[in-house]
Formats: sequence, C-alpha cells, structure tokens
Amino acid sequence: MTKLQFPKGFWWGAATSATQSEGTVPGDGKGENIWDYASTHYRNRFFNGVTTAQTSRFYVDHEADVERMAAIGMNSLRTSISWSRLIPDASGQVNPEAVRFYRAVFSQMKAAGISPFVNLFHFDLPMYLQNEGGWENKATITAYAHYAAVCFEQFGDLVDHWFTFNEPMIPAEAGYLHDRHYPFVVDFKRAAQVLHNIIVAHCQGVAAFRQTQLTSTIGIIMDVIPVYPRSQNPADLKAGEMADLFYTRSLNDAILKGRYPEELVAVLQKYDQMPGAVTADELALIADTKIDLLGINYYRPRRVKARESEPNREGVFSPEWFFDSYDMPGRRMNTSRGIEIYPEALYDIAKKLDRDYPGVPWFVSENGIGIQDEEQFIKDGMVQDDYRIEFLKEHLYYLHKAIQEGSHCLGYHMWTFVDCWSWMNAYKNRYGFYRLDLATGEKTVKKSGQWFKQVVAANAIDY
Ligand code: BGP
Repeated sequence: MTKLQFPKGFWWGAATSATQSEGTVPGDGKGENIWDYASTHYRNRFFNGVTTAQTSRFYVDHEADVERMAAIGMNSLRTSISWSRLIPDASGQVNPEAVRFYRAVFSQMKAAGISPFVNLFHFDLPMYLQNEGGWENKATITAYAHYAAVCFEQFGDLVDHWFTFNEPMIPAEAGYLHDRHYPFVVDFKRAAQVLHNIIVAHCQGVAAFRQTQLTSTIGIIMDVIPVYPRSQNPADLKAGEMADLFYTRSLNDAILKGRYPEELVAVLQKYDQMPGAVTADELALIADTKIDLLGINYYRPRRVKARESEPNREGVFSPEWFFDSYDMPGRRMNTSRGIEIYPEALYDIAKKLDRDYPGVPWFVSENGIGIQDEEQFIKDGMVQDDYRIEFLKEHLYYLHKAIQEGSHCLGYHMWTFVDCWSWMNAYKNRYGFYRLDLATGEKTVKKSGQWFKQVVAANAIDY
C-alpha cells in the first residue's frame, strides 16, 4: 500500500443543495419552487411519493449539522441558497428570515473552519417565475441578476467561493427534452432556448459579481459525462463526437471559450432547431465572460456507438438521432442507480480540461455513490459502507495521478454530507457520510465518514 499525498491546502468536503437538504418550516416566509410544486402535484413521479417537505432538515438542524461536518474533518462544504426562500415573490423583496438563516449558517461554518462554497442556482426555480415561462422567458434572466446581486450584498463577507449554477444543462435537458424535471416539456428547440438563457444568466451573475469589491471567486459547476465510443471505427468515433458536441461542448465551449461550437450551430441550422431568441449583445457577453474557478461533477461515463437504425425523423429532434448508447460487455455497474462505475474517467476528464480549456483552476465538486436499501449494511449501529470507501479511493487514485502530472485541481467534494432528498428519486439512493433515519430524523456517521476524517487529517489516501 502506498500513501498518495494531495497538494497542501487541498479542499476536502462535500456538496449538497438547498432544496435537497433544508426542508420548509411554516411561517419562515419561503416561497414555492418548482420542486415543492412538482413533488406535491406529480407525487407519483417521486420515489415513494416523498416531497421536498421531508428533507434532512438542515433548516432547523444546521448548528448540529455544522458540528457533524467538523467531526469528520470537512474543511469545506458547497450548498446553495434557495432563491424562493430569499426572494419569495415577484415583488423582488428580500425575506429577512432567509437572510438571518444563511448568515447564521455561513458564520457557523467559518467559525468551525469549514469554508462556505455557495451556489446560486441548483435546479430550484421559484414558481412565480416558472408560471411566467421560466427559463424560456428573458425576464427570468433579469430576475436572476437581481437575485445574484442580493446574495453578493447580503452574504459576500462570509462566502469564499461563489458559483452561478449547478449543472446548467440539466434544467434544459431534463425539464425540456427528456421529461424528467418539471415542466416536463419535450421539445428540443425550447430546450436549446432554455440552455442559452441560462448561459446568459450565468454571464449576468458573473457581471454582477465583478461590480462588487469582493475578493472571493466566482465560477460554475458543470456535470461532465465523458464520452467513450465503442471502437475507433469512423462511424463510432463520429457518434462519440456528436454526443460530446450536444451534451458537453454546447455548454463548456460557451462558458470556457466564450462561443458555441460552429459544428453545433451548423447542425441546428440544418435541422431548423436554432433557438429563436439569441441576440448579438448576448453573444458578446458570453464571449467576454471569464470565470475564476470551475467545479466538475462526475458520476459516470457515456458509452456510445454508431446508430444501427435510422431515427424516427417524424418525432421530436434529439441528440440521440446521431448516436446510440452502448452497453459495453463487462462494465461495472452501480445497479441501484443503473449507471456505470468508471473511476479512470476522472483522469481523462483532467487531461481533457488541460487540453481543451487550459489554465482554469478546478475541483471535483460532486462525486459519490448512491445505494438503495443501505440499511441492510448496518452493523453495530453503523452503516458499514466499505463499497463507498472503495469507490472514493479508486476515484481519488485517478485524480491524484492527474494532479501529479500537473492538473490544476484544488479539491474534492463528495456527494453528499448527510443522505438527502433527490430529484425524482427522493430517498431511494443514499449517498451520505451520515445516514439519515427518515422516520426519526436521527443522523449517524457511516464508516466512510470516519474514513474520510483520516484522509483529511493525513491529506492523503492509502492505496
Ligand atoms: C447531481 C446533482 C445533485 C444530486 C446528484 C445525485 O447531478 O447535482 O443534486 O442529486 O446528482 O443524483 P441523484 O440524486 O439523481 O441520484
């Protein structure tokens, strides 16, 4: 076994989000967001019908939770601000209860030596904006810029790293193409408009930050699903290029290079799928916007092959017209979530970032493993999650390798700190360093939490 040492000052922590952890308390002034609405009005789409009301109760438990973070050695945590808690209605007025809550949380974290990484938008659009067209409506961009400015003003003195969005592709893809998130629309052109508007909102968020005197950093969190074609045959390689173009470069090039890929524009024009509302001013803003820090969420690879049959061209246009997914024989699966486990990808991601987008400091902002029925692994009152420890070790091994070769990676955040509610899956898959007992609300550290504490203390893993 060797000790793999990480760079001095490495960020060790975990990530969560407001909607997934806070819960609501009557009278706290929080407004409704699309998840509060969808999980109550479309309950059967959520595992066991569990709604956003039943979370890990960070809103009321935050003091003890910050102590729990410190107890496993975390030196940083990313969470998000709930937009509909801070600005509950269309008037734009700020909810003083929300200011009090977030200031208390970030102050406690700082006092405990846990650096607050704060994200502005984690999928949770306020309903008053969704009802007016949501991210399809340019007015949402203006509302977002106002919200971002309020956050910088109210919490800027307490936050070390800001992020404009978590996984900006998801509201577009899951909400407007793949029928997974509210408003459950299936229309590529509308999805493309949503993605473009979110990118413009990101730029306006960065611009609002640059107008402050804050010395913290601003960035964005992207999910990266690295593409692996079945073979080196030209048709498979082309399939891989198209998957990467639609699901990664469409966003990453815009954010990190300041422009949409020409190949993407060409294919959208060919199939008459260009979003209608894209202005020259917006494109100039995208070109001018620079971030300080990039977060990368990594869970799984995307294996693809050339299509074996023609797509149904009468149906809705889709990136899947250009590739098929490939179930590689022998691949390792996390059967609870139905996704492949492929730790090597973290090395590949680092290399690709260095090659395609050099110079941007980054960190792993989410990585982890969700397991169903985890209570079966409880022994002596503790979840014996050796599978999680192995999963984390393997991923950290490949991350370490990339860092040794010069990749500018500053930290690693596990998803997540305490088992939390999840989009659609509610509490099906458990991800935390702490177990949440849904019935009693009790939180108990898992074996992985104890292991993590040693990792942070040593700033190293044994591998
Ligand atoms: C990421 C999201 C998180 C979290 C995680 C786990 O994409 O940013 O919010 O939910 O995935 O996925 P899931 O909860 O669907 O299993």
